Amino acid sequence: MRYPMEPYRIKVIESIADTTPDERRRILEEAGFNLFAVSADKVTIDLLTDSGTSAMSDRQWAGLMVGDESYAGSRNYYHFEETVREIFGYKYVIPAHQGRVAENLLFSTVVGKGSFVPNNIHFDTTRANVEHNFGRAVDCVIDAALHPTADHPFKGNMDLRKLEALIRERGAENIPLCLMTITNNSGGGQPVSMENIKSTRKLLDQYNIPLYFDACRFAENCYFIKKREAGYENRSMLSIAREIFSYGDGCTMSAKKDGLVNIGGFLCSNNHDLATSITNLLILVEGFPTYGGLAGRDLEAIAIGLKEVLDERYLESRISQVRCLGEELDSRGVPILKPPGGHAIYLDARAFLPHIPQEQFPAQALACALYLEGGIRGVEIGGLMFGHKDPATGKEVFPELEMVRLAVPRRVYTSAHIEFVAETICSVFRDRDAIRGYEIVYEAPVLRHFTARMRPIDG
Ligand code: PM9
Repeated sequence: MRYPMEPYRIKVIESIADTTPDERRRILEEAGFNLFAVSADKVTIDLLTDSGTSAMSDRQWAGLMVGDESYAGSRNYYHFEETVREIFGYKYVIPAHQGRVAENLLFSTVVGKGSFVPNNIHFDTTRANVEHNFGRAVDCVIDAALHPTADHPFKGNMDLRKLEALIRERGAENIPLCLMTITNNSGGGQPVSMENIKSTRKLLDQYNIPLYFDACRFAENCYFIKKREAGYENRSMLSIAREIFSYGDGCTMSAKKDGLVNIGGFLCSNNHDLATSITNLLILVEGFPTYGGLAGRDLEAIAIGLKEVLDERYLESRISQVRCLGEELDSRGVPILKPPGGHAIYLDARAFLPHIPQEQFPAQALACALYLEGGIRGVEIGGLMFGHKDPATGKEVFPELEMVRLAVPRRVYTSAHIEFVAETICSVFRDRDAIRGYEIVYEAPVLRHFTARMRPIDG
């Protein structure tokens, strides 16, 4: 596996757990076969999420030391605001302590009973925040996104026919805004093309509906545009980012992804009245507008991270690392969602373990097998996370896809780590027939995957 070398070197290190297979079996049993309940100290390679898990640079750590913790008017806020304006180009910049708070502030202001919010695919927290405000979250992604092996350079694109059908059916007056998630996490970290962004904007203009971006992984999306879309080959990352955001009215952002920090987020808008209402709400629930639930030092780290993430050499090495893992697995017959996305590889558990019926949670069985084999922690995105009981029949309803997501933290793992991940997965793949399904012994009424306890069927 070869990919461009990392454009940085290591200055601080963190030890990795060394556990034996017997220890891992005991740990997993004690955790009720739920990887969320496993202590991070007992994980060898942690691919649970790329959110908040980035390694900060020496400049960001230095930035923490110049944190100005004044209640009002911290100098770090002004640096943060100036940087966000330079990249995103929006008038009003409202800090929040993470992405879902920005979502909550936005939707609790504009979404109500009878509202519909389209998106390519809503992330879980986005959908939950729309629904919490009694709106309906509607996914309008192109059909190719729903087929794990369909090859498409921009599998995160919005299907304009689906979007227009929704507007006509529900009425533009009931659609307070349209979202666009770049890259599209729930569809495999797949990018959206500039052409699609422009066309979406054009369509929305006909109906006077604002466009907001869920910008968590915007820099990764910019890189895909540069590599895959004609006319962008010679453009800088910053100019691509500025063009993307010029087609929108605002964005929500979890800086825990492409902000290269461990905590933080923000909301942007060009709408004065909306920004004023949200700022008033911010003061009630997060904090004063120049810190929004964050320390001054955190704002400084975000300001620096947002610039670093647009370094093309960094993006080249980051996206290539994920791609090489995917290509290596694919070349050895391991079924993955194609093409590899920007931040994660998704294993297709149904194809990996065809002998385990969906009622026995094949993706959870695969996630447990990866931990048992090599201490690798991924996350189940399948029947355990999205399955639910039909209120009418009491029967379990399962989602279309059964995946294990392996999200790669930014600037954290080396190629040797990624090779170890590939070898572990291939070794589990060779012995896949021995893997058994699971059953649930405890589940919470909502979001059961976080706290469920499971047991293997047949011991
Ligand atoms: N995404 C992820 O692992 C972290 C939370 S779930 C373990 O993928 C999008 C596209 C996201 C996202 C978080 C959020 C929420 C919004 N949109 O976690 O609240 O991928 O900062 O961001 C996670 P926060």
